[in-house]
Amino acid sequence: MAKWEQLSFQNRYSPLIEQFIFLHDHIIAILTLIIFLVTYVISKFFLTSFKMSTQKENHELEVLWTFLPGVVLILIAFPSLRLLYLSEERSNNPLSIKAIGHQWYWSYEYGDFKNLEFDSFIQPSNYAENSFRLLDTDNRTVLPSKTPTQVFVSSTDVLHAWSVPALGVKADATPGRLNIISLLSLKPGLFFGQCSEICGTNHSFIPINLDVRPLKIFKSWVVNSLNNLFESLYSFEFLLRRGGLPLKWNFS
Ligand SMILES: [Cu+2]
Repeated sequence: MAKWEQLSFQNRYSPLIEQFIFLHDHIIAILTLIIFLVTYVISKFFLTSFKMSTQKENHELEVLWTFLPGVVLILIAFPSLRLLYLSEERSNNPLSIKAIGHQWYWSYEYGDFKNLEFDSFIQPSNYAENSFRLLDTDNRTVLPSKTPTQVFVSSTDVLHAWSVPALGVKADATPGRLNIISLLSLKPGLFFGQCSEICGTNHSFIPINLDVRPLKIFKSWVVNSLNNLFESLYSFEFLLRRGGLPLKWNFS
């Protein structure tokens, strides 16, 4: 998670974000070289009292300064394209969840476990002393660590964006469209993200909170949640949310 006055990236927890940061460092190294070279050439002009101003043409120099930027662009383009394809990797995802954006909360559906779905609202900052202000949610999205997970991202109203910077994932939530991303966390932990698309007045108040746990604990969480859900299946709030009684209870 981001810390106060942090200028650099968040700690990396997935192979993908490691690759993103490598690419960032690679590009920064090239940029630094270019800046130093250009500064050197400009200062050379000034220090040599513009002796070169009489120079009319130099074919070798022209070939060099056309060719060299091309090589630099190739050095950036290839790793960048490789990473683009890596981030779209879709194979071997044993688990899928659906993240749906609303004004203003996220709801999650675990399609692999029947009926496991919940809404995730921001936690009021005065609610608990140990909660993370403006980043914590009432229901955390629990996922297993070391398990590639496919996330289907969509929205019911306006454009939102589901992002978790520590894992290097971000996808637009567009009404009527499913965007797919793969995420993988190598370690258990709490990861925070925020909606990354200006979506309305409460845009800043729909955090994303991933609670990544070891597979065993994740399994017991699923079993517990399903049990709780079953107990509250026909509770009043549930019926209100579903818009009526189940068919067999409808006596009219
Ligand atoms: Cu949003």
